[in-house]
Amino acid sequence: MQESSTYQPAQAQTDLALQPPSMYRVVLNNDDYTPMDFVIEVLQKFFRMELDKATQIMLTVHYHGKGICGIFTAEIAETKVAQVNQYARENEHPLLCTMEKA
Ligand code: TYC
Repeated sequence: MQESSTYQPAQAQTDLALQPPSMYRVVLNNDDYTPMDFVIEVLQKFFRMELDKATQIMLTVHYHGKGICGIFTAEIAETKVAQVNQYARENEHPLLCTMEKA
């Protein structure tokens, strides 16, 4: 219990520490050059997807321009984006992974 001279009313609705964290969509973007098999490999390796799901997301990106790999807190989303883009560059593919606030 705090002393009355230092007591501050609780701010349950406004205290940022009590709010759920902001979430971010990690998105794969289409391009004309990255091989389909490489995109599937990325989805399996970095997002732990089964082959069927990875193939489905890859085709969504291919036909619609974008696809969601997952929704994460900021720090995890930033790490996934950096890992995917680094892996794509290492393999000399233009694949682009981005994040957007959910
Ligand atoms: N459009 C690419 C091709 O035809 C395949 C592709 C899919 C590329 C998804 C990027 O995020 C991507 N080889």
